[in-house]
Amino acid sequence: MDVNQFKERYVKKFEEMYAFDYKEGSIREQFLTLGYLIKNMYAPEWRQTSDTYLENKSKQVFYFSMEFLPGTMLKSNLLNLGLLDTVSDGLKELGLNLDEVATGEMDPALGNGGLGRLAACFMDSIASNGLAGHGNGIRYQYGLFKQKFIDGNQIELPENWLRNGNVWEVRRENKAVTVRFGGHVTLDEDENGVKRPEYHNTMNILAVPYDTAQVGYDNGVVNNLRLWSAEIPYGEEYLYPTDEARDQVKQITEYLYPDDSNYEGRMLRLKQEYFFSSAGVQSIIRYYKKMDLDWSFFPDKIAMHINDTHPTLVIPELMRILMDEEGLSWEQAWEITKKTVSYTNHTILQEALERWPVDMIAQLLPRIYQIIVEINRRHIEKKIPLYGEDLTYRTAIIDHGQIQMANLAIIGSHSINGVAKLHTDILMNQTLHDFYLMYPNKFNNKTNGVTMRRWVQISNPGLTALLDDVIGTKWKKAPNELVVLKAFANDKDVLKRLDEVKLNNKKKFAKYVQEEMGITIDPTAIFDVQIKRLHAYKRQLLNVLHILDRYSFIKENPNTDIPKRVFIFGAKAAPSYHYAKQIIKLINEVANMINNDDSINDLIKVVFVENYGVSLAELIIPAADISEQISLAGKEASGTSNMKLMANGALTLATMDGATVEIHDYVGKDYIYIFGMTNDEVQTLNENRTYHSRHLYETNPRINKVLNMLVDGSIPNTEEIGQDIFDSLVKYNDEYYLLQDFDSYIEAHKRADTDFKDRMKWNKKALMNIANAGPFSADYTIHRYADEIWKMKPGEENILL
Ligand code: 26Y
Repeated sequence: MDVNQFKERYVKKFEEMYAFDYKEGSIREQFLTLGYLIKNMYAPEWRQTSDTYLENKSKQVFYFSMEFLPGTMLKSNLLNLGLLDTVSDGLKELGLNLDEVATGEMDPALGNGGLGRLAACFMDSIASNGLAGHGNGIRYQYGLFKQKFIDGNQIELPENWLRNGNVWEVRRENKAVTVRFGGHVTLDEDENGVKRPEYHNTMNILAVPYDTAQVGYDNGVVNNLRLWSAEIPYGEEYLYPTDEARDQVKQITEYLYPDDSNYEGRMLRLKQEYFFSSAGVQSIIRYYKKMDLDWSFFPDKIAMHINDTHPTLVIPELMRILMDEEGLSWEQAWEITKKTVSYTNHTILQEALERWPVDMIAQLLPRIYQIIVEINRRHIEKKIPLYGEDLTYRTAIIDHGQIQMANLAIIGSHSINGVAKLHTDILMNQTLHDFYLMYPNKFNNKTNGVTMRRWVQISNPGLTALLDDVIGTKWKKAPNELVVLKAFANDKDVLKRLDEVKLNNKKKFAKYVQEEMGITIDPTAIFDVQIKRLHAYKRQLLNVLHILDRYSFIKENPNTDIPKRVFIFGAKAAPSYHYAKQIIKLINEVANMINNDDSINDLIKVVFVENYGVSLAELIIPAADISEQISLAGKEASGTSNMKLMANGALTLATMDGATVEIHDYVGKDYIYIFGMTNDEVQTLNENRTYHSRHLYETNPRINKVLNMLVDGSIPNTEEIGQDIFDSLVKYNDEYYLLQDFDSYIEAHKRADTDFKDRMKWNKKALMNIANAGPFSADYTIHRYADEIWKMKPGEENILL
């Protein structure tokens, strides 16, 4: 399609849809026109892809995830279809602007953070690698809350992302399935004497799929993201006569749970987990039957991957269907299930490991409960002779009246992986050591990755153009080709152009900050970025302590020649996570104080953007100079903003945690600022019990001064929270060792200040980061999942172009 053809089709489409002149259309109408037009364009390939998979009986992977954070899809679809320039040029000739039209799209916030965004990067890489793989999740009517700051406090508002409809989805009513809850189950003998479960008084929910195309990059593959919505079954409306009764159904897919810290609304969350797990498995089984193969081939044709334990009920659900509905024996069903399912762990934090009370599962899912009990019984029976009672009971699925979902996920699958080397090591040697002794071959590492299409090509067109010009375009299909850039590490011209690209991105962000927040920031300052969920272990507070330290230093030394800094934060706190919300308030008050202090010559500004999400990340990341990855070593499973920031030429200032360890190993110590304790040092300190934060407070003058600022009225409007935060650091012994790492953190920042003053030195470091970002492409991560876990090849036969 050339520019003229596009223009013609666009105008025609607009007029068909709205029956007036396109020039009079609103942004939203222009966006919808373009969206529908693009959907029409890939529709044939979407259908053809699924026909090909069926014809070839290709092995397919289904990625089960409670969260998907895809971001807006207009530009990514255009990029992957190879139409970005054509459409951009065509719109221009029509007097429109692609960037403006793109603002007509809502950003679906169907996830909390890293885990949901990872799922979205994976969908893009699966399709782009020409692999047959699909997502399976929930079509939440409301996404993650919209964050507002009122008087510096986080306020949560509903995120009604579907208000104006969703161009990309297709409702597939004919693919709906029924999911049963509650009631009770009896095991009755059929005419052959085989026990068959009979369900009584269940609540039946219709699961209706909404499909969204996942367009591969320049390869003609279009996979599917299937999100399920709960509805009252047709003809059963009479069973739900009251609003309350109808609400019970609607509620199931109404809200994404924003809370990864508290235990509220648990029943509903459990319903959600079973709802999309069951619906997904049912639709896969229905598909498998179309292939007309023996059940024993099931694991050769289907892989089911569970993104953390949230979809673990896939395991007993697959058992249930294979036995109860398809008549397989326990042994047959169990072999198939284990070979089909694989599991990724995303956390070692005890409080984040899912456990469900036995009563809850027994009541909500009586048949599933029976199956879990039997899996557990057989596990114990089989393993005691091999591993003894102690170890075996420590791996039990049911313990203290609770169902341990991670244990079920490990026992019922053939693979468990962590998301970075360090994280996987900790799983094997500590958190899940008992399981590692039992199943050493199930454990493997798959370091996370990010899609360079969204995080470089779409969000940083300036850098993309520079790369294309300097090293050619191979990196777009083979990100490791970015290493070629190293040859230009001392090329003044390239470094200067890199500097210009960064400056332009910073100007663009500065404009946003000016317009949306009324804060003026200098684009030549160091943009120092920390963007991630607000959690104590991620230590945003350590960042604040540095800001306060720097602020008081400047107040005392107003003529210092350190470079200007803009500290940029983006973070949502779980609504019930009190401490995290106090930190948000603190950052906002510190920002107010500093941004309005004329005496510091603008040497510091603090910008805390509201409602951080994928779209804001696309604006902030290309503008970043410093990437803050400062979690306490051993706590951050991987992190993924570290990879996105690196690929955009930000220098990492970090502890040796998560995938940042691997970033350090690739880029080399001269191009990264490492500080703080290592994981081993943290372990030792934990074991010795010799840490006394109060001692540091009393003996380290710098720490003393900064902490006093929290309680002596230095920071306006922080009377209540200042004391609580102070207490967490001094009275309650600083659980995440901020004070222990404080000095080395400050030192690391000083090194960055010095380096930044030498522009060419800095630009060279930025270049080296970009050049070493290739290995963190999700394309490679997915390649390894496919090869080692899913046993799939990027089938030539699947690639249509
Ligand atoms: C149990 C439930 C409330 C829950 C919901 C969401 C628990 C956890 C989560 C989300 C976890 C998450 O996002 N984890 C992050 O996963 C990323 C992708 O692997 C990692 O990079 C990151 O370190 C990890 O914190």
